[in-house]
Amino acid sequence: MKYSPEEAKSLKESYDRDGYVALRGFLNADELQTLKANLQRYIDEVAPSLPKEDVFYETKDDHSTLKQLIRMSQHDAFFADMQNQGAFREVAEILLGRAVAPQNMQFFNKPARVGQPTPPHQDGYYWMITPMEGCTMWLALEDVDEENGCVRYARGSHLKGTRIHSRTTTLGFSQGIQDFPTEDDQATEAVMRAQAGDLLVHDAMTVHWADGNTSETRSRNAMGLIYYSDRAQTDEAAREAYQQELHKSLEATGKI
Ligand SMILES: O=C(O)CCC(=O)C(=O)O
Repeated sequence: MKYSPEEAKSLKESYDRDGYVALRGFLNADELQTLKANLQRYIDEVAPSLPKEDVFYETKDDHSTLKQLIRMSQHDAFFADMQNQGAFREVAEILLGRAVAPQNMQFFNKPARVGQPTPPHQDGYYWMITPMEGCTMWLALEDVDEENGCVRYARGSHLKGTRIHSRTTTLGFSQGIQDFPTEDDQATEAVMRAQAGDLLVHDAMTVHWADGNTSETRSRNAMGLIYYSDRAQTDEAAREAYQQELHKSLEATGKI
């Protein structure tokens, strides 16, 4: 176990209060190196044969603008083990306070200059689960700050209900909060600069967003891991209908 009972208690208290927590130095240099080597292997050997819904580019057909890899733990044993066993799962169990069901694992890049902003959203709005019990982990694979598009949270927003979302034109983040930013969003904004190996975790209802990458040379590589509680049930019919409609619209607008 990575965390003592006292550490676990304090992490959960802070997560429940703020709607997020930052675990600095969660991966050491060796662990990060192994992860990056497997990511490169996945990009070179696995990604080329994936369905187009699971690999997004900022500019379609320009593979230097890789933006997002989706459902990685479903496609590869290394990433399945990373999500299903060990320290990431332990943290999810601590923060959700019960057994968990691992879900999607993603790679997020914002390529230099062209990396687009992430619209403000609540992950739970996309998930269609009851009860709304889940968390998202965001692992920095390199240093991330305001210039290359760090994540931002509205502190305490997980306790303020579901916001109204509407369709965005952003590939990979199809829904965004309509009335953002309110005065409250601005007053509670937390700018989450991160160093390689830091892990951020947020609640299903926490409002979050990120700027685009304005740097000329720096990428912004990160991984996302989603866990639901073991009792959360997905409305499969609603989710399937939404996915189909989204797929059609991404094809129609030439994005995938
Ligand atoms: O990487 C980003 O910009 C945003 C990630 C995100 O929104 C998420 O993991 O839910």
